[in-house]
Amino acid sequence: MSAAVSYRSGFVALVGRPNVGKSTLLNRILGEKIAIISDKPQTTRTRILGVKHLPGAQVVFLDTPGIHKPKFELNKRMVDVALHVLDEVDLACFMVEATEPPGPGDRFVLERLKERDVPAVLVINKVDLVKKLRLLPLIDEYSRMHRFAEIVPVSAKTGDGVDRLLELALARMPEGPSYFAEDVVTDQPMRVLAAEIIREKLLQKTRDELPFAVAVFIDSFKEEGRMARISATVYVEKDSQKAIVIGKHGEILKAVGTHARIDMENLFGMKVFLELWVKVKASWRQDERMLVELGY
Ligand SMILES: Nc1nc2c(ncn2[C@@H]2O[C@H](COP(=O)(O)OP(=O)(O)OP(=O)(O)O)[C@@H](O)[C@H]2O)c(=O)[nH]1
Ligand SMILES: [Mg+2]
Repeated sequence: MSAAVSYRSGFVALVGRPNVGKSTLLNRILGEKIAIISDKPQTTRTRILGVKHLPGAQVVFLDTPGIHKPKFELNKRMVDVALHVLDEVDLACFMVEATEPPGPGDRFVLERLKERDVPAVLVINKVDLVKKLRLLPLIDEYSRMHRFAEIVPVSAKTGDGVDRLLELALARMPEGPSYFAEDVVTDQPMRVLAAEIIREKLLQKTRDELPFAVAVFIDSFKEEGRMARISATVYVEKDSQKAIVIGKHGEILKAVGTHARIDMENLFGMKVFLELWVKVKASWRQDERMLVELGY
């Protein structure tokens, strides 16, 4: 006779206003880069699933777009995705920054959490940027705003506190099945990962309104043995933006292509040939059909 061994599994949401470090934390927890990161807000546009495999357990993290006041159909969808994720998790990690007191954006997210009765851990990120002493008043202020299950200061950048967060999350996972096979880290297909890598490089090399106006579509992705031939189109909304993305003598687009290719080769473990095109599609952020096509 063998005793039943219980397996734990569950879903954890990473939510917060834009730019607090949700995607950086996801990558840190997984030890793998599956979510793109930038210093601009509204980087993440979809739900990004990441599976943390542990002995006798599986914690499925759902990284979400930063919650903000939506001005375009794209942004409305992004916020809807984040709020919907809150309805399907066992635990929510409400992420804020240690560098600032709670602002209207943080309060707005917290209100959405309060409307649901999902247990929430307050994750105070970017502690590498502040003195320890500055955390105490912050913890005090946040604990008066909500009855958090736990409060965990972390640095997604250095990894400080991340193991403790993972332990706390694991302790709150119910008994459940193994949802994903041992070797699965994310449910994003390779073409989605490829498009996201290209978008990350575009965000890194451009600024102002451009990051918000950029979308990437993979026109073709052909695997030939240990090699992939990828052709992608970068969509922008205006001719002036197209000129910025291409750059003088095409140097911006060339750099984007080179950096994206290197990241893809590392992630996919194969040689990559990447071809990039730029097209203007006015108001794609408001175009329902385009949004669906782009996977938003
Ligand atoms: N110093 C410091 N910077 C961090 C830390 N975590 C994230 N960052 C930086 O904060 C910025 C935003 O990080 P992201 O992970 O893209 O933030 P996000 O919350 O996913 O943002 P959205 O997807 O736009 O909602 C990037 O420049 C990161 O490098 C941290 O612990 N310390
Ligand atoms: Mg993000």
